[in-house]
Amino acid sequence: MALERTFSMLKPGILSRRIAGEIIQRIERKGLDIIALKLMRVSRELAETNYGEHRSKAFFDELVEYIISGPVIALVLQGDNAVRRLRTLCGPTKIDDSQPGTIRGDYAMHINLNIIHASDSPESAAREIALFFKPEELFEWKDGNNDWI
Ligand code: 3AN
Repeated sequence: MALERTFSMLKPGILSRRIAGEIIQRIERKGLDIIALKLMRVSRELAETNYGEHRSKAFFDELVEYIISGPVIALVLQGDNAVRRLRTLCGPTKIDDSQPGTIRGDYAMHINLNIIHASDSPESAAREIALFFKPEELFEWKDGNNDWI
C-alpha cells in the first residue's frame, strides 16, 4: 500500500459551530496520522490560488469570500492511501450524494458550505501542503497503535 500525505482544511463555520473536535476525532479514529495542524486565517491571495481551478465558475467569488470569512484549521494527514481514505471519510462534494456516516453527510446541508476540504490527488496534496505549510511545520511520528490499524 502507498504511504501518502494529504491536505485538509476545516472551513470557517467549524469553529463557530464548535465541531472542530468532532471532525478531528473522526480523522484520528480512522487511523490517519496528523503530522501538521494549525489555526489560521487564509488570505484572499492564498484562497484564490488554492481554488484557482474554479476561477471561471459562477461560485468562485462566493467560495473565496467564505474561505476568508473566518479562521480555518489546516491539516496534513499521513497514512496508507491517505488521499482516497480522507475523501471517502468526507463524502462526495454534492451534499445530496453524501451518505450519513460521512463528514459531509452528517454535518453539511449546502454544497457551498460543505465544511471540509480534502485534496483530490497526491499531486494536489503536494501542491496544497506547500501552499499552506513550511517543511519544518510537518512532524512525522510513530507509536505502538500503528500496529493495530
Ligand atoms: P472538493 O472540495 O470536494 O474537491 P471541488 O474541488 O469540486 O470539490 O470544489 C471546491 C469547493 O467549491 C467545494 N468544497 C465547495 O465548497 C465549492 N463548490 C463546488 N461546487 C460548487 C457549486 N456547484 N456551488 C457552490 N459551491 C461549490
